[in-house]
Amino acid sequence: MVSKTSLPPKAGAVRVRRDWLGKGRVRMAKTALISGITGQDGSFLAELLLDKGYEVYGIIRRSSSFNTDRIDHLYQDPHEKGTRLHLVYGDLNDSSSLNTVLRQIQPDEIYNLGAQSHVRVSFDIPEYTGEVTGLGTVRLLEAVREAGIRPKFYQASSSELYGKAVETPQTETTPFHPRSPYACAKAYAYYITLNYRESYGMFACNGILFNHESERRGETFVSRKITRAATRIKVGLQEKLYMGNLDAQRDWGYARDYVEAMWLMLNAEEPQDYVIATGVTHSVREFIERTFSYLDLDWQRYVEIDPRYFRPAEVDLLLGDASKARRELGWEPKVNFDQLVKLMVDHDLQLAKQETEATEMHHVPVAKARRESI
Ligand code: NAP
Ligand code: G4F
Repeated sequence: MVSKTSLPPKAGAVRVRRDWLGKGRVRMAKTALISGITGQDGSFLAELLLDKGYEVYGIIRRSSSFNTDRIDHLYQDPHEKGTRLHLVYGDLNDSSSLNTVLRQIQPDEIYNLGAQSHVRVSFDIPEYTGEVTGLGTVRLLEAVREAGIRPKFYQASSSELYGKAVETPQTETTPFHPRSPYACAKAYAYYITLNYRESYGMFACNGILFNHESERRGETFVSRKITRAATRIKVGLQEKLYMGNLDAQRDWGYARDYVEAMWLMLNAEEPQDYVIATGVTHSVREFIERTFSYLDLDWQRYVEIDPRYFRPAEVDLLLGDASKARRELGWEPKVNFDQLVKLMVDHDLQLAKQETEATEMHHVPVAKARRESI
C-alpha cells in the first residue's frame, strides 16, 4: 500500500486537502503521520494503523541506498486505487520540510518516532543526536502550530531517561537521571512535549517505553546482535561474538505490543504520559544464555568480551512498572521474554540459512560478522 509520492504543490490548507484527496472525495478515515516509519517501531505502527483503516503518511529521509526494507511488504503500486500508505521526503533536522508536510497533510495524529536512537553511537555524535532526537521534536511541534492544526501528538520517550535510576521499578513519577547524549536529547524532547501540552493545550503524550525488540530490530542493538550472531554461528557462518557489558539489565518486550500502546495513548480521553514495560528484567548475559541454549550451543565457547563495546556511562538496571497503562489504557504485553527470544532466533535462523545458500550459490566470501563496530 505504499506510494512513493512527491507532495502536492504548496497552497492554502483547504485547497491542498481537496487536491490531495482528488476532486469530490471526502476524507472519512483518520490520517496519521509517522516520523521514523522506516524504523522498527514505525513499520509495526504503520501496519497497525493501516489495519485500523487509517490513511498513513510516513516521513522518509533521502538515502543513496534503499532504506524502506521494513515497510516494503506494505507496498502497493500508487496507480492502483485505495493506496493508503504514502511516503514523503523530510527530515527532523529540516524545519521547512516539516512545515510543508504538516501544512499539506494536516494529520489527525502524529507519531514522532524519528531519532538517532543508538545510545552508544550518541557518545560519538552527541551534537547530531541532540539536533535530531532533541530539537527535532520541537521542530515538529512548531510545524504543527505554524500549520494552524490540532492533531494529537505522540512522543517516543524512553526508559533511558531514568539512567542512573533512583528507584526500582521505575514509574511515571520516578525522577530522570540521563546517562548519555541520547538520553539528554530525549529529556529535552520529553519536557518540550509536556510544555506544549501545558502551554497550548495540545493533546500531546509521552510514551516512556522500555526496551522493545523484534525480528525487525536494528542489528547493532544488543538483542539482535546476539540472535543474529548465534544463528550465524549455528550454521557455520561465524565463529565468535564480541560483547560489552553483560551485567546490564533490561526490561525487554516485543515491539508489536508496544506500538499498540502508542495508539491507545492518542485515543484515550485525556493526554497523559505512560510507562510501557513488561515488569520483568533480565541481564544481557541471560539474553545470551537463553539464545544459545535454544540453539543447543554452549555460549561460553563463542562469546568474548571486547572493551570497545563498553559505554562511557552505563545504565545498569531498567525495570518498568506499567500499572498506569494497564489501569487506564487496558494495555498489557502479550509476548514474554522466552517467547521474544524464540521468535527472534527462529527468524534469524532462517536468515542465516538463506545467507548460507546465497554464499554457496554465488561463491561470495563469508562475512565473519554482521557488524563489529557497535
Ligand atoms: P530505529 O529502528 O532506530 O528507527 C529510527 C527511525 O528514525 C528510522 O526510521 C530513521 O530513519 C529515523 N530517523 C533517524 N534520523 C532521522 C532524521 N534526521 N529525520 C527523520 N527521521 C530520522 O528506532 P526504533 O527502535 O524504531 O525506535 C523508535 C523511536 O522510539 C525512537 O525515537 C527511539 O529513540 C524510541 N525508543 C525506542 C525504544 C526501543 O527499545 N526500540 C525504547 C524507547 C524509545 P532511517 O531508516 O532513514 O535511518
Ligand atoms: O540494545 P542496546 O544498545 O540498547 P539500550 O542502550 O538499552 O537502548 C535501547 O533502548 C532504549 C530504551 O531503554 C531506547 F531508548 C534506545 O533507543 C535503544 O532502543 O543495549 C542494551 C544493553 C546496554 O547496557 C549495553 O551496554 O546491552 C549492553 N551491551 C553489552 N554488549 C551491548 C553490547 N549493547 C550493544 N548495542 N552492543 C554490545 O555489544
